[in-house]
Amino acid sequence: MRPPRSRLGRALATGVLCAATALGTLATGAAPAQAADQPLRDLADAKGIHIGNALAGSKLTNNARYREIAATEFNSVTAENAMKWGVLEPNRGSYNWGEADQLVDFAEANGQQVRGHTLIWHSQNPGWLDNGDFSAAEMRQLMRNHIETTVGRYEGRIAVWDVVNEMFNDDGSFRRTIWYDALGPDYIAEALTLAHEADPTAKLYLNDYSVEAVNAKSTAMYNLARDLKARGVPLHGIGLQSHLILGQVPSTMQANIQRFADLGLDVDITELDVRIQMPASADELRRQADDYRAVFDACLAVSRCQGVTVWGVGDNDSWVPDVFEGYGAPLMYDGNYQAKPAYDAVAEALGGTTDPGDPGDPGDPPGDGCVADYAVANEWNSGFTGNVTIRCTGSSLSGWTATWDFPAGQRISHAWNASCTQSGARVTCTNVSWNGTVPAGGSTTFGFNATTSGSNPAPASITLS
Ligand code: G2I
Repeated sequence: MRPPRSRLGRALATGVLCAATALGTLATGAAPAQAADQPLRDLADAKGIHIGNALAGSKLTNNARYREIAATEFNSVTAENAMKWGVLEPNRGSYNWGEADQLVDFAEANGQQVRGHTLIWHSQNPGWLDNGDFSAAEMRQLMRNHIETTVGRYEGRIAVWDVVNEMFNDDGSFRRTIWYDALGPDYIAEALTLAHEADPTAKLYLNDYSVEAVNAKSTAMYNLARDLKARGVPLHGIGLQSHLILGQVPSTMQANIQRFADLGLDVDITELDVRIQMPASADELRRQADDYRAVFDACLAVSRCQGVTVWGVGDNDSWVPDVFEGYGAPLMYDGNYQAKPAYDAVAEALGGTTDPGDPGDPGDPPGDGCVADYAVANEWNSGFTGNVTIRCTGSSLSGWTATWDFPAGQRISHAWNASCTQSGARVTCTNVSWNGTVPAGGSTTFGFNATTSGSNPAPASITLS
């Protein structure tokens, strides 16, 4: 059974909760069932599309909240890393199926489809493969063994495979990889053919990034797909990874999906995230929600678009901060696994509704309700001064608590204009006697000094209650 989300849960989740809303919700108890309280997977089922997530086995094992979200909100699972060659066969001939099996078992236990990711790629290969200096004949044999073994193991259980990943450069030329260098561009057709032999029921995809818009790279993908189809090579779909930047959902995304559909191919949005320069303000989180909505709308507008997979559960699970310095907060849940405005936008795009009055709902005017903005005022070797400003527009606050998690071991040593405690990463600050009331149109600021150990990334979000 998937329990419906409570109304209060979503209100808190926006991170910008008005006192009036919270009290009203607490006073009325459980909200009457309505579309907004349906999990995303039920809304997606009703629309006939998949909503997926990229999962890590260790987090499913160790984090109950992660596991709950993964099971209840999504009807499709992708292995974020577990099915990559370097994980599966770190030493030649010795396979490591533990995490891949765990994810397939989890998906089956929860009635979810599995997207297999990924068979042939230039990255995350084992060292013995990358550095083996194999002949073309040996590479062909290695490819055959790997695809037969991996696709064969999960025959009938993995519905979709990303057979070849990231085969193009941004200008549309083929990426030079160990496969391209050994076998030429036809390695792609060979891999698809082998995968089809290993599981004739699996849908076979080519997957890449920066192919969301109509551009040189997606046109190269289009031409390749058209040629493969014309040759009768078993290709069923195209994956648009969609690692996007705030405000940059391509205007041609729907047209691009449509042109692949017109070739007789399915399309999936396979790795969606929308990164924001940190710290993310409440307004940026609202604009991020608009971006999520636009991507789902583009998919829903084309009947051959099979669904959307988001690349990670909570913001702290994302690959983004490790690779794009200064960027983060790219997912639908924050670092505390509270749903963000993007979650509500996706629910709405899938035909759900959101409770009117939740500040931060998509469609709300900027500044509706109360928001908390975080700023570093001053920084030195081992510490910094931070300020948090609470601003209210549509309604007032009467007694407030601001809560956040420091992501990198920062510790508050002293606070003013608020009473702050810290337990582990979690900081909780409440008003002092004279600044508990923030009227509509008013604001209040409190400050603190904190120590750092190395870096000083901003918290992903602040929850205000
Ligand atoms: O890079 C983002 C994605 C682009 N498209 C293909 C995807 O497969 C790719 O996913 C990312 C994972 O999200 C990361 O988690 O692929 C990265 C590797 O290229 C993954 O990062 C790796 C780290 O580089 C390793 O240091 C780490 O041991 O994840 C490994 C497992 O946590």
